[in-house]
Amino acid sequence: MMSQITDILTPNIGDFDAVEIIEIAVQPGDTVKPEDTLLTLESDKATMDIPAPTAGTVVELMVKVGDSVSAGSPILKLEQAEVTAATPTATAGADEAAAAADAAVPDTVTAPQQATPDEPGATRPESLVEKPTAAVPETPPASLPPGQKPAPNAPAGAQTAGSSASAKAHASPGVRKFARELGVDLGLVKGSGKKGRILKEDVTAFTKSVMTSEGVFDRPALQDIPPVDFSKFGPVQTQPLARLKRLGGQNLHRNWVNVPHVTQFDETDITELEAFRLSKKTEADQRGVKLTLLSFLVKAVVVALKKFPEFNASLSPDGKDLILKHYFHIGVAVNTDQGLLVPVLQDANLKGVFELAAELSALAQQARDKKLRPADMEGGCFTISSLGHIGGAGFTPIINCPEVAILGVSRATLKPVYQAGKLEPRLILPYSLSYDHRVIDGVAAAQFTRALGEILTDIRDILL
Ligand code: CAO
Repeated sequence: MMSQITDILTPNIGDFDAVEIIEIAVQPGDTVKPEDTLLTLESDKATMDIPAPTAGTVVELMVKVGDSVSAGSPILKLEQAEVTAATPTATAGADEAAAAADAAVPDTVTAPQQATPDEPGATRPESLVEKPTAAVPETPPASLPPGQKPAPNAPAGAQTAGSSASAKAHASPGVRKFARELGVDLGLVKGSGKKGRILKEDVTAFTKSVMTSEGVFDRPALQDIPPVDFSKFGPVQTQPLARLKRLGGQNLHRNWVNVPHVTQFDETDITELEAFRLSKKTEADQRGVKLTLLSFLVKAVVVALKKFPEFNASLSPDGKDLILKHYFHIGVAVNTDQGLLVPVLQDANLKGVFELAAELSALAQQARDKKLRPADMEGGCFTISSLGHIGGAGFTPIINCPEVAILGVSRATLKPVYQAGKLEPRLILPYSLSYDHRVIDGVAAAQFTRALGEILTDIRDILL
């Protein structure tokens, strides 16, 4: 038996003329067995697979997706041992027909002869059964709604409805059409029919498993904000954002979108703390240190973090574990004319308030002079953002991921507080805690802010 290169022609496809090729299952170099699907045609009434008439190697494609073919049109060149006819498979428009065909009719009918005009006397089996099909979308739909991603356990390519694995899959045209409508790649579906043939139920089961898999709906679609031509409404000027602001903005946006934020507001009496701070100011000045409330806040936060270890933690990237940290590096947001920077006070638990105040002033100055090194901003466990020197009653800071909580500090003001039967002027500090609700429950957040308030009210707790 000698091999020869033969043109494989479009077989008899019933009354149809100029039928569109919607899928090509093979490419040059592919070896095919008899009955392997070469390509799929689709008319306005039916879809039909054109199977390989015999085994061989595809040498050259003579058509492409979108071309139209009629009976006798060349499809491809096949290097083969025997020359036989390509025969279209039974077409099933209705799914039931496809399932029935699955049980009763072989997927492809081997054509004994008449694929090439040079074999006179060959007979052509009348194997094409036309059944009406529902209208088929012109382009295969995406497998998942916009913005959704396939389940993590779905193989790569699960969103593609027309891969070559799909085209090679053993399925009737009706099942292929059904899969196309759902955007299912048949190459990923395990067939439960005879000889692994894919049935409609297999496509349904596959779709169900993907859609119910963990991760499919974990991200809603994020729509762009529609652009507005402001100049239509009045004079405008465009000014580029500082680079730091642009990059910082991307991080803030990422953190805001990725983390379910909740903010707990609280306030506490810091009258005694402020008196203590003022009593230490002369000593601080002598040491050349600016002793502000912030250094005390850092110390108080460390005490609270020790009491509530899940606040000094990060989620593992897969979200399954909590990584508890046994060190206490506290970030402090510093405003600069270029944007926000967050230098980190390393090992704040091991440092005194004077030392922290000195380090904080130095880091804030370096931030404003653009002299911070990347290492100065690494390793933070928890961030404090203080707007207390400016004012405001409260704000919702954005978590500095992968940390799980951030403290926002507003301006302390004197307020009348009812104490021991009379109104007393007390210095009240408002503050807020934004936390990652995947890690921290509301009760824990309220307990944390309360504990922090108590520490600040009675600073002696820092010693304990
Ligand atoms: N209530 C009342 N007064 C406060 C206060 C508070 N919560 N916090 C600070 N103050 C006072 C200080 O005690 C100081 O008073 P004196 O001069 O009388 O001692 C004054 O306000 C100025 O403080 P400061 O700003 O020099 O020092 P600080 O330690 O409080 O803050 C720093 C340092 C670098 C954190 C701050 O200057 C800064 O940049 N904050 C910006 C933070 C920010 O932008 N956060 C982002 C918010 S969300 O985008």
